Amino acid sequence: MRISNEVEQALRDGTPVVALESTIVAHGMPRPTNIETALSVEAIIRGEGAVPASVGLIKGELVCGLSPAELEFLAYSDDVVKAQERDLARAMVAGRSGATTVGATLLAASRCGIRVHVTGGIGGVAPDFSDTLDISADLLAIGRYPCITVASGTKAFMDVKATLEYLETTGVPVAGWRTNTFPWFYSRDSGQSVEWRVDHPDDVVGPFRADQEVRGPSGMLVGVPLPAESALPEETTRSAIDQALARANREGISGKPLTPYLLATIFEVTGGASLAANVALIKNNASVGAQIARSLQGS
Ligand code: PSU
Ligand code: MN
Repeated sequence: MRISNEVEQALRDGTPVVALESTIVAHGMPRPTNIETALSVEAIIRGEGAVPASVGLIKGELVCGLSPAELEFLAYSDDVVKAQERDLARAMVAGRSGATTVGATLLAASRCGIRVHVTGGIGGVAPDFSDTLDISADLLAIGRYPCITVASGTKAFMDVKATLEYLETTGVPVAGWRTNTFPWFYSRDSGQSVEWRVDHPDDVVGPFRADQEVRGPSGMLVGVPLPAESALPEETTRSAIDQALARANREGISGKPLTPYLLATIFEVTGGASLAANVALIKNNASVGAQIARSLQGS
């Protein structure tokens, strides 16, 4: 693994560091919004007094602290694998370039000693999980690695209730950032309540530190609703998801191409509002994540 000079220096000096996943850049957003968003997210983190550490695979090397040129490469190359934890070693041996999922990013971040990770949405439990057993590897990784993940919920078309149940079963604490309900990605409220509300970065950091003592290395999830001015009404989110799922079903799309297909369909039926919401939420999460990272460093 290669740690950039800037990230290494920050970790040595006790400067707050925030890890960022790269699947959203390579596979989650259209060009050029993907690279523009990635660079503004890094700028927001710097503006909050923290150092961004984007994670990805460059020609077989796992990098913590991608340069702008490397981010741009992942944003524009057509030969970028989506690497979850189980894919990392194989992709490294084969000298591949790849974007890291939430799970793979948490692995890299925690190996470097980074304790905060920001993304848009995590993977979740799929609506047809009882037939398919489609449960994202992200959920186990969030609990396993000693890192706080900040996200606006799961990908919108996941089953939020089942995802929260799974996080409970696997022992992952879930906080609502200034809310009593879990966010629904494009909309602020999924209708599912969370037991633990946090209103200040210190409200997250105290229990996170204590958990490292009580249970040993373990993570947690902070659900941050997107800013109200960018949120889609809940009916719009519901109807966009239903239309996208029905169309995918009619066209027999499943497996890896399903997520890009659903995102493109939701973009189309919301007239682009879903992408604007996605950009707004990740920028807001970057700011919240940097504040939590600062609180962890006592600054
Ligand atoms: N949420 C999005 N877009 C994405 C992802 C999540 O809105 O691109 C990515 C994240 O990197 C997450 C991954 O870790 O999808 C989860 O993939 P899967 O559902 O295959 O586990
Ligand atoms: Mn899956």
